[in-house]
Amino acid sequence: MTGKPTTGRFDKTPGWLDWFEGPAKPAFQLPPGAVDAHCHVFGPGDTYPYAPERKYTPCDASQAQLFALRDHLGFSRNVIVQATCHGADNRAMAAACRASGGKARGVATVKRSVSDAELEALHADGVRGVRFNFVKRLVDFTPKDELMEIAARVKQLGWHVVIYFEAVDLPELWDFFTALPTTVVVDHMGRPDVSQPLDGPEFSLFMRFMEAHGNVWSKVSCPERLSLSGPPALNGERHAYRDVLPFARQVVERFPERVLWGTDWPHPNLKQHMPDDGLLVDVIPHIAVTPERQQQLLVTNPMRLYWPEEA
Ligand code: 0GY
Repeated sequence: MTGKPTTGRFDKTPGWLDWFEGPAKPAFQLPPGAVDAHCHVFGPGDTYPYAPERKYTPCDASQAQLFALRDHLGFSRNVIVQATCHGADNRAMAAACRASGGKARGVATVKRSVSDAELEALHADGVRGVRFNFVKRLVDFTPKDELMEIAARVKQLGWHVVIYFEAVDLPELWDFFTALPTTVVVDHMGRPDVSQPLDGPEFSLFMRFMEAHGNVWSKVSCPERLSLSGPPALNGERHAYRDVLPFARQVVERFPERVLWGTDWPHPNLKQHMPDDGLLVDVIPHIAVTPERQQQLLVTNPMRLYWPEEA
């Protein structure tokens, strides 16, 4: 239903898993106005070439394919997050935001050299945040003073900062994160090691991070990326990713006004299995267990952050 994954003139990273064709219709009915608050577009590489400094080459995943998935799953809107394979060239993401007719907002990656006019053009396209990536397999190091300077500039536009890091790096990054002057959105709960206890030191630190800093939000996304127990087919359930659920449920319960959810389509860098996005949606009622929490997670919170003029 979303079309066949394709590649243009770029050769995919060996072993690259293409996104899932023909996802199921979710059994869980999304509330009206639901936002998929973390997804990407890749290329197409022939139109929007992948960045020379990239650490992987994906298969193409176009704006049309993303919008078809949105409609199939029952989402109303997308937040399209700049992926590292496009570096600081935001053209594919920005074009998708423009093409969405107001149904997509974006999160960009920029360098210190970005001009005010470029930031304003991105704002007009629908961008409302910048992403700082600290996952070492994905990016080269950027000096923190450069990032802080960018954060101060985008604050003037009312944007926020999205941070992506591994849980083991939180202690070292704590002072930088807590000095950021904007709303700060953490990707995928800061990537906890879900083989550790929920109340163990690692995830407790993340909980303290959110508790002590009211400007910090978290995406409770990517069970398929964090899970060690694996996908639904293993135990015949539609949702599964059992080991991740308590972590996500706890974040939703403790911070219901500061959580977001996204598919992460087209799921870069998965090595073991590619999730069926329909079944991923069926995870939601296991982490946001009441209609009120589902409304906050999927509608109220993302609208407040990305479409405040309509919220
Ligand atoms: C994600 C996760 C990953 C990749 C990226 O920008 C990216 O390349 O975010 C990953 O490999 O964990 O959120 O898409």
